[in-house]
Amino acid sequence: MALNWFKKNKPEDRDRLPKDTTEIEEPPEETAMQTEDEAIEAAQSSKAEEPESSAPEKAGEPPATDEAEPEKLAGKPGDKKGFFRRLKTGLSKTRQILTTDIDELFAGKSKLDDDLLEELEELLITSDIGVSTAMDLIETISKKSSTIQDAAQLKDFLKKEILKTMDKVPSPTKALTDKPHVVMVVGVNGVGKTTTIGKLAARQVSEGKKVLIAAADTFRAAAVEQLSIWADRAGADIVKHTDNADPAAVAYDSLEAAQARDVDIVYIDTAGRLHTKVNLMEEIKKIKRTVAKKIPGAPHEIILVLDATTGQNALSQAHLFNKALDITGLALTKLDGTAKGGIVVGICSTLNIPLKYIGVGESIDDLQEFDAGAFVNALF
Ligand SMILES: Nc1nc2c(ncn2[C@@H]2O[C@H](COP(=O)(O)OP(=O)(O)OP(=O)(O)O)[C@@H](O)[C@H]2O)c(=O)[nH]1
Ligand SMILES: [Mg+2]
Repeated sequence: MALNWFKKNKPEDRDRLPKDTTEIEEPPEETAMQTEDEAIEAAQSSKAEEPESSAPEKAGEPPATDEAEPEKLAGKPGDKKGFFRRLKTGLSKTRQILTTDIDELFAGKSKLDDDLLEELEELLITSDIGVSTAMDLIETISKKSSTIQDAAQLKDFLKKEILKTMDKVPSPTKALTDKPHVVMVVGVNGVGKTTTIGKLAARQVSEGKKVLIAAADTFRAAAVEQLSIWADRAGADIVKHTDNADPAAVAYDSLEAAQARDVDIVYIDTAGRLHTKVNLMEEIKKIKRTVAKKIPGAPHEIILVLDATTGQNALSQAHLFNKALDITGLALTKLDGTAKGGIVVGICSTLNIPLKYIGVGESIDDLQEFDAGAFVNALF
């Protein structure tokens, strides 16, 4: 397959989305892609590697990827109190912009004037709330300017308005009525897809669910190793093929295994791809079609993972992935340590896709369901 480009580039090279997409080397044009029927045939004939249950790593064989250091995996999924604390710490840079800087803006003033509003707009844009959302907020605030006399009142008002903007998004609840419930996880390179699957799988297993993970990122061996380590840690099964297999065939096989083993939830890990690369987007559409051929109605969810540190670029990723796949929910990772936490507000106010999960670190308990109220409280 012409996507050898991915294999030639070390995983660490692929770990980050270039701020400017022109920085990334063009993968060579792909040779003719198999159709989904050919992928299904490949899945049925190859059975290259029997789907296996998760077994502990063999002693003396340290994990090959740095993502899998044991201390990063420590913790217990679902610890909400600890998570709020980590969310607050993680958002400290964004909070500084929105709170300390607002205090400074108001110093020596007793009312909101145009200068102050202009500076406030700049602060909001710096935090990556997005230009149009910032402008809308400023317009609402300027209408109320006579009632706002100090920084505390301004922050209070801003907090309420931000919450209102975020509440427009439909509620993400989706009951797990189908068995297996199939979740595809997609996104650009290095945003945290594999890590997010590990965290989600661990949560579901801790709630008594039987989970299977499909290693449909077949571009590099390290991706499968990294996923196997997460599967072990989470207590989930994994289905993997040999290196370079057709990802659609892996997805197909994993569903077959899931049906045979009475699995509750299947997570399909996919290779990172730039939203602007037509051939790679076609490939992921094929995975979706193959899944639907095996289980009508599946995939029941398609989660797009976005990296908060990419700021506004996350919005264009969301638009293009949504156009190709009809995304059902978003997971926003790496909110820890970024000054661009305002992107959450931008995502909720401009995209019509529910933000389901947020990630604030690399360990297993660093993912929670998104709660707009808790988020705004952590922000102010
Ligand atoms: N700080 C922080 N790091 C994270 C978070 N989520 C993932 N990471 C780290 O981001 C890096 C990339 O994560 P992966 O899960 O490998 O990303 P991926 O999208 O699967 O990457 P590709 O498969 O190469 O496209 C790893 O070092 C993760 O530990 C998070 O919420 N916070
Ligand atoms: Mg991955």
